[in-house]
Amino acid sequence: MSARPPRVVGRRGEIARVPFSVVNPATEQTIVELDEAGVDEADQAVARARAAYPAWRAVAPNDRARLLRRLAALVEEHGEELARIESQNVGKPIVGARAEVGMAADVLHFYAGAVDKHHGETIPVGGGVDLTFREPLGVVGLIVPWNFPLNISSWKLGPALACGNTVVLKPAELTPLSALRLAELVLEAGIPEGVVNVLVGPGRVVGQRLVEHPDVAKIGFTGSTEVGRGVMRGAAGTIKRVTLELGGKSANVVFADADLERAAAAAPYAVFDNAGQDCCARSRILVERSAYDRFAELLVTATGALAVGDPADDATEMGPLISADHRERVASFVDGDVLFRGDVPEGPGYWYPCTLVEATNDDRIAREEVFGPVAALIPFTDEEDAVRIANDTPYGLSGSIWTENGARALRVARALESGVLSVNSNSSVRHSTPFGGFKQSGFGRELGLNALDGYSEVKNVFVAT
Ligand code: TXE
Repeated sequence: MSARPPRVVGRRGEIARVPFSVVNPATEQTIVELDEAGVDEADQAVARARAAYPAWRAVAPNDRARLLRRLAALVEEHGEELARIESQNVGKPIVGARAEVGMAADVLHFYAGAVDKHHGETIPVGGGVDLTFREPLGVVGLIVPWNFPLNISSWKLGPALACGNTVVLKPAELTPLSALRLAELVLEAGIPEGVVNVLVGPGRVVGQRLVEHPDVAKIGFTGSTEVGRGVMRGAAGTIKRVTLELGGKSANVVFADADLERAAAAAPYAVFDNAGQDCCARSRILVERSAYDRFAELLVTATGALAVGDPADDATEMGPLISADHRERVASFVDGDVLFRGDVPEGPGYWYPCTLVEATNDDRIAREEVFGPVAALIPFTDEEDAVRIANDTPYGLSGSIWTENGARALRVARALESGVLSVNSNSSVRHSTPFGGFKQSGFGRELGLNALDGYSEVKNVFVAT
């Protein structure tokens, strides 16, 4: 079946009358021009999702699972195409983009399989029978950032659809292309019209409208902590449910008893992956003082070996930043003791070099999310000091612990105020394991079976017998 046009709400909005360009950050060339949606279009998208809701929630679980499986299969089948779209629109290396598309397919397969495994229970009570049901919420608004557009869309779409909700998906203005293609595949999979609606427009206009709209039951948001605060405030008017996945300033804690070679070889990928535009970036590298000099030397060598260049090239490991404005913001963080600054390609593209800065945890570079290829190296004296520094941040999203001492690894993992940790690894996300933050990195969990709790409501029914 050929793809019908996506339900893109793209008619020119009242507020933004100028079509906007979607740009390739590696070339600064326009890929396509789109019209921005405004408040009216947001309302239309919500109305369509609302109209589609009764029929979608009534679809038998088997059939809903089958439709999600078909969508997952289509994402796999169109994997190379989606990876190229994502690579061009975000400027991310094609190899990484392929892996992200693979993960999006895994996520959709996982939630297809979860449709009939997330259910209520019977609770022993006197005088009758007590039952709980997992009910869908209704229309949910999914607001997605520009760093992992397709991946993060799938993390929200999978559980939302599996639970029987209909959705309005709002990609970031800079990176709407993979969501638009996904919307076509949704239809091709046989998921009915109106179940998934993609809304391309400015966050402060259409995103805000979704947040305040009385017919939207929940917002699943990933983005900056600052906008996340506004989402929480905006959602208060209608007591909307919110899941917030926000910024991070995660620590990569390297003890002197770690395999230093392995830790140093991995550390650049923990912070320069996706050009550092990753909420899980371990952008504070904490190193035990007795191993500091040796580790710094190894880290500089490993960072210098990163292949920075054309995202379309299979050998490339780091591409440009998302935009010129963002590059300016990233650059504003770098002063002080620069230990290493890499090279970038000449010519067009929003390039910024891999940068290592020696810092203290009080420096701005260690306090705020840079969201670029800039890491702060910070020494610590012992385990207690490491935990103190790692936790001395308003954020709490991810982090790594490098040590050959298993008991210490567990002790430190329990002590860190962070939602997602890895030991002797950079790994943060898997389709089957919970992902989300402590403190100002947000709340609610994505991925794994936990995400289903965020897209359903528990109903309790007592039947007197
Ligand atoms: O995020 P925004 P931006 C951090 C990172 C980055 C900074 C800015 O530090 O440098 O945020 O990035 C929509 N109501 N992260 O500007 O603005 C917006 O259209 C409703 C961390 O991209 O938070 C987009 O779809 N929605 C992060 C989404 O929110 C609104 C990922 C995110 O945009 C809105 C990205 C509003 N008033 C950036 N205003 C992570 N945790 O991975 C904007 N949006």
